[in-house]
Amino acid sequence: MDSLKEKFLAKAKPMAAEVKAMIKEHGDKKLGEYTIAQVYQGMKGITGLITETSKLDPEEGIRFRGYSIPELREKLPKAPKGTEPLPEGIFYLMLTGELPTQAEVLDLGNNWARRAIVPKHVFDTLDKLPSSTHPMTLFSIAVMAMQTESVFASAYRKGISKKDYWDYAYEDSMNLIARLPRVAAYIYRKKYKNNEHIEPDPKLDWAANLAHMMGYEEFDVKRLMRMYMTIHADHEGGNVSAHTTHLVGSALSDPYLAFASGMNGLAGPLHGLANQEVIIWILEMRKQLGGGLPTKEQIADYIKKTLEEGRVVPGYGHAVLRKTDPRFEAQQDFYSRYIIPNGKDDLCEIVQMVYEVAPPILEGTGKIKNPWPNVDAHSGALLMHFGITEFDFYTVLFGVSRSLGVLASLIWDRALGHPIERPGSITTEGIRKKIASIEKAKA
Ligand code: HAX
Repeated sequence: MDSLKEKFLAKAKPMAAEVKAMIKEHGDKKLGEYTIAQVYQGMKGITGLITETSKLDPEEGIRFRGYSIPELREKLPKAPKGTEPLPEGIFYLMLTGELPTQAEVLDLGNNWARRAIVPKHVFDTLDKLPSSTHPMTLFSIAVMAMQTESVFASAYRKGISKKDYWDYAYEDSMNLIARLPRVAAYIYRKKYKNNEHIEPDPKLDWAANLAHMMGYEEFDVKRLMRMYMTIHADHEGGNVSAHTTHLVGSALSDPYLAFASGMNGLAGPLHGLANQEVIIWILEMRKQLGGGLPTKEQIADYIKKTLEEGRVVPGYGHAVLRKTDPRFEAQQDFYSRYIIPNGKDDLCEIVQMVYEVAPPILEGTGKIKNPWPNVDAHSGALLMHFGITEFDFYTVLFGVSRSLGVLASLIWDRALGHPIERPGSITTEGIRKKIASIEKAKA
């Protein structure tokens, strides 16, 4: 048993017993009530999920096992001469609840490097698809093609005890995470770099290896990739990609099937695809205005036009957050620390100008609950700065990072014995009757 698995088991075993006892003794205590509006409007604000890895506070933003993003950027182990955390560390933290040491992070990186071989048929499958296929579709299909490797599925078929589910989920999740950078880079090189592929370098950390296999050797790109992979890793359990992975996994679909489903959700423009949409929106604005840096007045007019056309302003708003996303702020900080000293970047400057102009306009509509930027408002501009201009690919990078959170959660789901998820539903006729009976009781 590898050391991380041993550590996980030491945490999970007593917690599974505690949860069982808690349900038995306190299971009938109430957590809250919900309204008809919440049922019609995406169940927002209804606490209906257990997620151990992170917690989102509307006013403060995300905390991973209690640590904010600025704290993690300071406390998590870094690569030699690096300034940004190694994403291996955030996975370790999410899985065990403990900040890892440098040695533990190195050990985990080596563990993933040993698991990183992607079966040939995955590449063959990708090669058979039309070149016009969106990178997120390719990514999801590649994960599905890798499902042949699922130790969970093959063990389940042979017959395994419920108490061992977590072990197979752990193995699948670790293998999947280890292989995703290779898969993502293959998609990138196939689609945009003449199908000329770059072999992994086992000496590099997980995020730096992804940059290397995509064809970017500069230290700053590796630094960006480490931060990007850390800040996108998790956003508690209710977002579409996390919730979908959890839901599909609850049917004991193996981690490959569950994660691919989550990625299909991430590929939606109101979720992860927003990072590509932001860049398309900014480039279109620049084109319409004849290029160069727009004025704030021009940006304001363009935002109003977007709203008048009944479209959303991508990168703004959030279902839970009610302030500027700390993941956006981490990227602003990256821009000021590592890019501005070498010269300002036009796109990053536009991102900043939109930030100054958009919130009052969005607030002025009177209906948008959160007028502030989310993570996707900034990420594309940083990637563009370093020459990664193929914006259709951006959500794949988000997906590679998101694997860390949703798969750590999936291992916990199996360790705690969470059952199949099956909320109830109601018809509109049922709601009409409910309203009538409440009104009658009041009269
Ligand atoms: N631009 C225009 N209208 C917006 C808006 C925006 N950025 N954000 C919300 N609205 C609108 C909604 O479409 C809704 O309109 P209707 O009443 O006409 O249906 C109204 O304002 C109320 O919505 P809300 O309650 O404030 O927001 P929701 O919780 O329903 O939706 C979204 C949250 C993130 C989907 C939404 O803010 C949005 O569409 N933003 C733009 C897309 C985006 O940036 N998505 C990425 C979110 C972060 C993420 O998941 N990253 O992966």
